[in-house]
Amino acid sequence: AEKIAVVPGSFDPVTNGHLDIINRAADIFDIVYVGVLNNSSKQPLFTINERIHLIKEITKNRPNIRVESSTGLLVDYAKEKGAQAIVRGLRAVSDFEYEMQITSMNRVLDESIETFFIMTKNQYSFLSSSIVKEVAKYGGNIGELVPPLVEQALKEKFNQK
Ligand code: COD
Repeated sequence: AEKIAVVPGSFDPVTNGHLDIINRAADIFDIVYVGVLNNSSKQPLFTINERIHLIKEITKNRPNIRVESSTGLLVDYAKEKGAQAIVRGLRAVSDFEYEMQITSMNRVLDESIETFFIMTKNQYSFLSSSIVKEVAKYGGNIGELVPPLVEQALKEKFNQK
């Protein structure tokens, strides 16, 4: 049977760190659904449709990566997709507590779905959507941190040329 994974996140916007995790998941699993979901503790800069569009464009040459959104619970979305796995990225120790909490909660909600973690590449260990937005807002160079399309989208958001 096909091995299916969901890579969930806010992706506001997608960074090279996210893309590294998505691509490595797509090397292992037959189908990867990138789930653009709501994190109720975050105030987004990009709409769901803008975030989906960016990820779709950037991953369009990998046919086993599919990009969608869902408004409900992650475990319900994973079940709907027939996924056996949720894949998350891990950066520093500071990610661990949060990841541990959501993994445990997701297991309470549905114990049949396994969560896998992929360690960030060293060069992305400091990288987050928040830090990219912060630097972009003040006109700093983010060319190494996000694809050109995302860099452009951030410039447009912040009314830079
Ligand atoms: N290197 C490697 N991995 C990275 C990097 C990097 N530089 N940056 C981010 N990542 C990883 C993150 O660790 C995460 O695994 C993934 O990429 C996405 O990151 P974010 O920050 O875009 O996404 P989050 O953490 O905001 O996503 C949270 C969810 C939206 C998945 C969560 O809120 C959720 O499941 N919402 C749906 C409702 C639900 O089910 N809630 C209950 C969960 S208990």
